[in-house]
Amino acid sequence: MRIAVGLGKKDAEQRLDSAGVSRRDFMKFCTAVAVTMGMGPAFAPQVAAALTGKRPSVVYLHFAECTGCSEALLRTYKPFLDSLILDTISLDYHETIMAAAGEAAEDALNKAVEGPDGFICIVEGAVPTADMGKFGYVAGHTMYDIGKRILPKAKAVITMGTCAAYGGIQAAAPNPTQAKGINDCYADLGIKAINIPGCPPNPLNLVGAIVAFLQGKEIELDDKGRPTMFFGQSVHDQCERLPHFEAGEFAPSFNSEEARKGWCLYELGCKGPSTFNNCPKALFNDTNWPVRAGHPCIGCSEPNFWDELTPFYQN
Ligand code: FSX
Ligand code: SF4
Ligand code: F3S
Repeated sequence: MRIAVGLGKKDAEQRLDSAGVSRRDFMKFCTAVAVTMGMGPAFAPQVAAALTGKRPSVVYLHFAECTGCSEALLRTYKPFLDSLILDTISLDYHETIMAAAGEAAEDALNKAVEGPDGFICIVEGAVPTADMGKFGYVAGHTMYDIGKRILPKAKAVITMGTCAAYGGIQAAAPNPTQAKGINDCYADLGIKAINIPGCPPNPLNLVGAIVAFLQGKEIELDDKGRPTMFFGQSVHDQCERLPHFEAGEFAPSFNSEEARKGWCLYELGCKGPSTFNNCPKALFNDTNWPVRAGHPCIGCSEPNFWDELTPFYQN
């Protein structure tokens, strides 16, 4: 998987080409990232430049979660976002997909962490903190200790998913493992992660954050640690059903003609008005998003949505 860093632009294109990604597909992806970043399609060449420059070493840690965030990243549509991502970053450690196991995996982690050019750490999952962290171990170390050792050394920490950002489902009441999100868990170490929440999050938001970091841009965050370029507007304000909300046209059931016609799902439980995310604009897999598909927003990018935004459905 690892290819030497510091390749030129041409080499990067060849590398993508050998992974089955044409220049056209690559530019289409860069345009999607640019638009998601709120910069417009004209910014695509700068996204491409950031992604084909020196590849950042990335360490991807898994704590307590369902691995849906990695699935969202890896099981994507043509032109295979996974190839694009895996060929534009140097993913040196990822427990789910790396071939190495046991001591070889541990060595890969240590090598990446001690590398001369530093690394970006992406974290998926919450940290169980009860009873000295004994509810979560990887390779004989508690998740808590792994984070404590690795995160302070990273050039940037990015949480991928609501679990790493705020605790997620395992932090739902009564939270028996005292699971916490990264910023909450490691506040005493001064860790300030960029949060990319969502259960799962949209991979475009992760790549957009990496691009902004590589470009040395200041990333404006909201009071929940989320980049405002992705999470600055409510789902509701961007929703295509909004005109029906404003006209007082609410679908009476999921299986109604009104729901199919695009009427608002608010009375069926939609939490779009109190949820901040770009799903209606960014779409998942370039295809769709929950509310367009007829499912109410459950507020999956908000802290404590499992406790505070339930019941998810009303009818
Ligand atoms: Fe959490 Fe990601 Fe939801 Fe799952 O791991 S944000 S439970 S989609 O996979 O962390
Ligand atoms: Fe808002 Fe949800 Fe209605 Fe869309 S479906 S307009 S997000 S309440
Ligand atoms: Fe999550 Fe709501 Fe988007 S449930 S995926 S924030 S539409």
